[in-house]
Amino acid sequence: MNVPARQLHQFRFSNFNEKARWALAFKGMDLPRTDYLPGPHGRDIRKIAPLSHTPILEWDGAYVQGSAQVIDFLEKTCPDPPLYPADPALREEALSLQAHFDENVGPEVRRALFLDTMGDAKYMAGLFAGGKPWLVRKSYGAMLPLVRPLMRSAMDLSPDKQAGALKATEGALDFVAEKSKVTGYLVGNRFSVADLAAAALLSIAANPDHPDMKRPEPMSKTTRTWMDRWKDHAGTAWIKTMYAKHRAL
Ligand SMILES: N[C@@H](CCC(=O)N[C@@H](CS)C(=O)NCC(=O)O)C(=O)O
Repeated sequence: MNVPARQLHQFRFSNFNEKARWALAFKGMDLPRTDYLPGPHGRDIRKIAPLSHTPILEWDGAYVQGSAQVIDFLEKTCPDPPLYPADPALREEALSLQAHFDENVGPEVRRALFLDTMGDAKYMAGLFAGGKPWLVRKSYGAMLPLVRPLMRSAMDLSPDKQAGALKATEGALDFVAEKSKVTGYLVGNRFSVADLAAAALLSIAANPDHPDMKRPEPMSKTTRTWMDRWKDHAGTAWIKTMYAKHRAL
């Protein structure tokens, strides 16, 4: 089998993976992707990287694990067009916003979503196993009750965390709406790693019109209800604008 020397190892419907996909697209790269299924992924991922999480960029024998690390690698390897602002103060601000979104926002919005929707095995199987053969989709759906405890512990999905996760999601949407008011962007007056991180990590609340993150229709009932919470928020409008203007491929 011909294995590509440059590719993205990923989960399909995932906000951290979306960060890496967006960075590659922004740099004009349409690399092949290998999809893993959340749950059974761990054993295979650990063959190529020290931890079990995705995304991982494979690049001529090197494996770069983590969305911020992938962006940093791309920024050094393919600096044009840049995602880091040239001005040092703006660059520091953009990188610290990315770190804030990675640590505090991405996991919370994901937790808020999955706590409400993880029970819909058929819809979940379609999201993650969408590109796989029918039989794999079917057996992944059947396997989901066994996978759920793994997902629960990987994402810290305890029901008492739901109120805090929803509050953090709303707070982050308020933040991007407010901070982008003057220039349209979070840092300075052009698109940077800060906008990419915020829009990608919050994309699961916005249902942007892009094949990588647009939800399959019809949505499950719990997913529809969850999405409706945010549909009129100025923050989700900003995310959709970022997708329309800066998420080309
Ligand atoms: N800080 C990491 C977080 C990545 C992450 O949480 N990835 C999730 C998918 S959204 C994952 O692969 N979880 C499975 C696992 O940790 O084994 C990054 O920025 O890439």
